[in-house]
Amino acid sequence: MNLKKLAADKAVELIENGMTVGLGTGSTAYWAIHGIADRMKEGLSIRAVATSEASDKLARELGIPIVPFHEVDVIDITIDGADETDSQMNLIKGGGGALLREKIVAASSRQLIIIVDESKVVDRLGKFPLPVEVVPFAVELTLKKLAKLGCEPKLRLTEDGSLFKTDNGNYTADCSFGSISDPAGLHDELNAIPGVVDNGLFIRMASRVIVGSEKGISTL
Ligand code: DER
Repeated sequence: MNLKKLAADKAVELIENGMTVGLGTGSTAYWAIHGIADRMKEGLSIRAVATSEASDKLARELGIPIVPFHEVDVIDITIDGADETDSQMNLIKGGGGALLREKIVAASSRQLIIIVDESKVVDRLGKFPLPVEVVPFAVELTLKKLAKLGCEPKLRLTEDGSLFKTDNGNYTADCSFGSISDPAGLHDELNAIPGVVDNGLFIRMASRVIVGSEKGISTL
């Protein structure tokens, strides 16, 4: 059973006619974008904004109308994945390299619906290396400051070994902090470092987390 699709299909049911929808990024959000396109074939009328070039391209290929941000006052619902979620619905995101655009869109969304398979639900965040978006200028100095917070930051590489660049032209440092006891505190410490654009901790942003498991669907 495709647990990611199971969660995505449940989330797509929440979309109503006339909504402005935020399209997430990653392999779970992929199924939500397909689900929206399927519902549009049955008459659903929506407009969308995307959280990455990849999701923008997929949406356009499927005929989902993407609108420019100057036409958007508020986003009614955003559906997105996560790399980890704890029981408080605090998230680690950024595994797909899209955390900055995702957080900008999430912060302007009435509802942020997170869709995951059961493997993403953890007691405490941090097993997944925390992605941090950093500017290229003097990146070595920024990495040193990240390390001082208690991690071993590694710049993400592409398959051919070159430095991965986000859609915004920045680098992603994957930072293994181990178990994170104070996600909100760490979020603020990270974003206080000059050179850090944002990080993958999404604190108290999710409205709902829909979990797909072999036993069916559950909601945090
Ligand atoms: O990059 C991201 O934030 C993605 O949403 C990621 O967190 C989840 O990706 P997945 O659905 O492919 O596991």
